[in-house]
Amino acid sequence: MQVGERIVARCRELAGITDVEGETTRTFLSPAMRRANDQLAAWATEKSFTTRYDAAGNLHILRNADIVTQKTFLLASHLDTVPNAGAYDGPLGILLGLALLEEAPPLPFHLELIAFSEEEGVRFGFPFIGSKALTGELTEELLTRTDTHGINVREAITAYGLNPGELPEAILHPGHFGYLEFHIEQGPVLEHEDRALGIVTAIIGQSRLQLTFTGKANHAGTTPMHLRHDALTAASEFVLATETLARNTPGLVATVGRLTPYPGAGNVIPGEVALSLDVRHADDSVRHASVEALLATANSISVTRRVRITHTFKLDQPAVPMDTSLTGLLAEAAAPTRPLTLASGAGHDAMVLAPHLPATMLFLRTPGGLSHHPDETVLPSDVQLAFETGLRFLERIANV
Ligand code: HGY
Ligand code: MN
Ligand code: MN
Repeated sequence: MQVGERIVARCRELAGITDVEGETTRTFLSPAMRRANDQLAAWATEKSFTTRYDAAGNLHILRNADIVTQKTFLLASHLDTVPNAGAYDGPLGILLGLALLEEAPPLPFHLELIAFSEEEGVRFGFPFIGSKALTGELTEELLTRTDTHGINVREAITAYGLNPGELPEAILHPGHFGYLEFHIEQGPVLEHEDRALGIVTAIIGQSRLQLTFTGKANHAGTTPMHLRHDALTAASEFVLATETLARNTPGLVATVGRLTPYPGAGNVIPGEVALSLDVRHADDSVRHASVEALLATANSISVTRRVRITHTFKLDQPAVPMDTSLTGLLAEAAAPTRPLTLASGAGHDAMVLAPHLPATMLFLRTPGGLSHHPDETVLPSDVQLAFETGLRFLERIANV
């Protein structure tokens, strides 16, 4: 079996470790995350690599250098998933990294593989808990954010059996000198250009907000249309206005992924609607202006429809360029595969690490451009090409 095929088989094995029977769902510090980490640690221990958890629940797998040194190169991606996910968004990067730990020749630096405990932002509404622990950006404000059960991040860490007081020990150390993340493209570009691999130049910025529309619940049968304060029709006008703005702004994508009407009975006019807003663009000024324009639209809808609209910012993640010299080495290593160069529309842990140490990403083709979906897939031959590119990349770094 080629390494690429073994990696795909392991991704599929991890996909079967889930919090929800019949689909792949793993969220921050859940029981399935513990079982998935245990499986990763078992594979690592087979090769006598050392494993440890940090206080944010990230699993660290270490392969030592063949000399005495502090220098450590990071390979990482996330182990958590969106609900009803595919098998490759996150785990593919981890298992490609594990294959490099297993197969790379002796190197003059340590290889540290990290399975991040949280990247998608599903449980607490904001992403990157795992990688923010490495950069010291898990602020008190973030640690007190609560999930739908009223449990905050700090309590979740304690409940999992970890000590939030040890979070400062999770921060990167001076020996960490570079970061590579393998990831599926999650879009149609590489497939459309018939390329197996992509060299990522930058990761576009993203804003995530929650908006709450508050009208007045009332009887669906006795309340005339002109006397209503319907929160759902107001929210629906906002959703379509969001789509219109994004369609008319080059390079902008905007999504309302979650919309929850309350009380949610068929014979009650919805009194309240909570919805999520995800806005992304390569240029932060365009993204910020678009968010402001949408909040102004919400304001005018609140007047015309006589509902109150409030909003909370959940994330303002600037666009981040990848490190040019490290990306140049990656492009050289990938050259035999004729890679495409592109920006990433999806957010990744690499964007959290990039301001703190040289970071780069290698994308793999996503057949059908489908992701955040159970039919997400990869070609084992592309995974093999990515693995071989990783070996050439590490060799180049060793000879810098
Ligand atoms: O939502 C994203 O951009 C990524 O898949 N976490
Ligand atoms: Mn991902
Ligand atoms: Mn994702």
